[in-house]
Amino acid sequence: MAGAELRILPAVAALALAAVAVTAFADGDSPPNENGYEAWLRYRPVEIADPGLAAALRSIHIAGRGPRIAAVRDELSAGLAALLGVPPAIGPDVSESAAGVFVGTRTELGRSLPDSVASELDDLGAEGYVIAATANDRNAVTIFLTARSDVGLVYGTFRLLRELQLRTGIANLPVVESPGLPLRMINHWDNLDRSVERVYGGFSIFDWPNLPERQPRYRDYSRLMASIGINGIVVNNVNTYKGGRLHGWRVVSDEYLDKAAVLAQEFDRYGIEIYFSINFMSPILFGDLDTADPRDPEVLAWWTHRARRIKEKIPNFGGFLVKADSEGELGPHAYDRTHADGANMLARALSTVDGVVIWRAFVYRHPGEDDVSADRAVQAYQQFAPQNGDFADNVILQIKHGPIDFQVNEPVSSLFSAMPDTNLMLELQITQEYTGKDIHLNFLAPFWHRVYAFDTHRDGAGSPLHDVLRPRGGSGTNWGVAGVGNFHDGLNWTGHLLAQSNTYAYGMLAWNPRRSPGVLADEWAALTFGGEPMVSATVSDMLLQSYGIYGKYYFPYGLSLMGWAGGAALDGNGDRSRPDPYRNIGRYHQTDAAGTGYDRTVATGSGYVGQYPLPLQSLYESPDSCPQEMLLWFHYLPYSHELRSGKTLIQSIYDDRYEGVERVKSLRDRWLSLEGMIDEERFYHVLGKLNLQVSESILWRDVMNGFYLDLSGIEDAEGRVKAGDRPYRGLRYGDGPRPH
Ligand code: GCV
Repeated sequence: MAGAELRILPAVAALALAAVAVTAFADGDSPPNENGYEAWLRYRPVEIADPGLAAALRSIHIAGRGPRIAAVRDELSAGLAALLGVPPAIGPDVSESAAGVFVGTRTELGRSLPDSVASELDDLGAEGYVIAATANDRNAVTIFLTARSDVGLVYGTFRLLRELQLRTGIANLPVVESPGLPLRMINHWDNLDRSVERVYGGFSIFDWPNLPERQPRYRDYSRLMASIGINGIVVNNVNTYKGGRLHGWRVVSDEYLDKAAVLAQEFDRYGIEIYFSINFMSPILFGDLDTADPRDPEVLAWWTHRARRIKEKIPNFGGFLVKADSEGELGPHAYDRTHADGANMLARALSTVDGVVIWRAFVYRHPGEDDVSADRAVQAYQQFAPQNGDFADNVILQIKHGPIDFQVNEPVSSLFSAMPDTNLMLELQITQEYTGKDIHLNFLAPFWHRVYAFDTHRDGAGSPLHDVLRPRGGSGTNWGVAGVGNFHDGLNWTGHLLAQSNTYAYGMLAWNPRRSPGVLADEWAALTFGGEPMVSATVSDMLLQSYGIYGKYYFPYGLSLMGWAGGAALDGNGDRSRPDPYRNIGRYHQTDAAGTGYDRTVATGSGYVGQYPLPLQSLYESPDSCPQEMLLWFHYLPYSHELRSGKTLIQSIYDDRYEGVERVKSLRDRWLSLEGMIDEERFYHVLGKLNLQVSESILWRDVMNGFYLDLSGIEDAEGRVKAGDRPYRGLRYGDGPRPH
């Protein structure tokens, strides 16, 4: 095989090589049952129409050695065997054959890599990859999958298999890809007893009591995460102590490191680094010192020793995630030190092992403490913005997308505009604490896409959030995104099968924040349910509508924290998915007889608007220019306030909740139209969830509308919400039996 004879196949020519699906079930029968465990790596048979491509895919040549090359071999071997129905021949030889798939780094493939393909790698970072198809004069097809590092080969392998699953064959080649964000992480809020904070319907994947025993799920989880580009996983909850109820801080003890080493090895095959949430008070908790003061040299020595010990046992250790001086988890404030003092001390310890400190900006004080303002939204900025530039190079500040707490239609946090000299990490919540638990269908990609694209004005107009995570003028790679994960130990990983789409989209957007949510929905639907166009189109459309529908019956116009019912999630925390609007009056919303919302303006409110650059201040300060979906997040308005639709605020609140319920019912109808086209196991599972969503949305509608009638005394113009007919008046969920 000589490079000079080859010509790169352009996309148009390659179109002829597209694969087609093989339908595995007879007409009239439902497809065979599936439990969802394979997620988007299902690899059902496809028929490759073009003999040249089919021949190439049967002959795989992999150059190189090591754990990630072994993973590439396993993935290609199992994936192609399942897709093509015959196991491919796999060998290391890259010099003799004319056709086949050639996989290896540029160094390993050497002269067998055509210059035109090799040169594509010049501008790619360590994680990028190139897949190109060539043909010689006898039309023998050769596919090159190459990268600068073996982790790039892992990503390229999953991409090639995905293209085949999506039946594009090699129509989209050549592919030249590298990730948009250098750190693409999953944060588990998993405790060492396997309970999980805010993940619903399952326990932790990580079976700490039985580790270091291996389980196949560890590898399957690693494969799924690498296939969407995840390169860092924090295995334990940011709450490591919780007043003594949790013992997550032990995760960095020698006993637990031996257990974690097994997870780390599985991750390492797929290019994933392992991170741990630590407790700032660990030197005391471990019983070694009587202080955790970041200025005390003994404390630094203690952490340096721990960091080295971790690295010894776990070579792919990435660093620490820290929740400090937040919700009872103590931090440097206990010693009158700043966040930067605390983070930089840990950073010094970790610099000895090339690790990073990810320091969370999720801080606030409870009203009643000697606090500058009762509005929680202003508080993180007040603590962190003055410390811009004070953090070490290997510290990353992790900021939730909104200033309060993952609220629906919450604005993007003012901190992103205010920390130009600090490495930043965006924190998103994949698990649906406030966005519907494992009951409500809620595809979050359209919302995340908007968050990434939000113009922070950090460096003037045109400073989208995905660009300002990197410090101004910085060239390092300590910045990125973290998503609070929703994968657990249930058969289908996420409880609600369709919630897998959120993890898929999260990874894909972390790789490329500009990707269209519509394309991601199409892709996920096709990967999950096969390529029947009617099925994919229906599922994709349901996903894309779902966020807007949820917003119609959930908190009106961006109001925060109106669902805070008692009751218990699996971990004993309150279940935020039930309506409880009376609870947080005064604290998170200012609803009374005259109006509703929260005044965060500079002129008359908490002043939060003033934390943004001027163009954003002018956008948010007036209800006339404020984006309507977050109107009540920024403003307290009278019920008679006229919206752009011409309706009054109160009438819109009533109407939206009715519309929301009807639209949930139409989601269910769409799903019902797929009966017989999806296997029964998954069909009835999702139908069950949609039935629950209908009843939960009715609960939300009636509790919220009853609440607004109760406070405002204004009846619904359509006669649906009227005095004397208030089934849930004053309801506090947990006060009595479930009201329907
Ligand atoms: C892990 C919210 C959640 C908590 C979570 C906290 C955090 O308050 O309700 O469960 O704790 O955020 O992000 O630290």
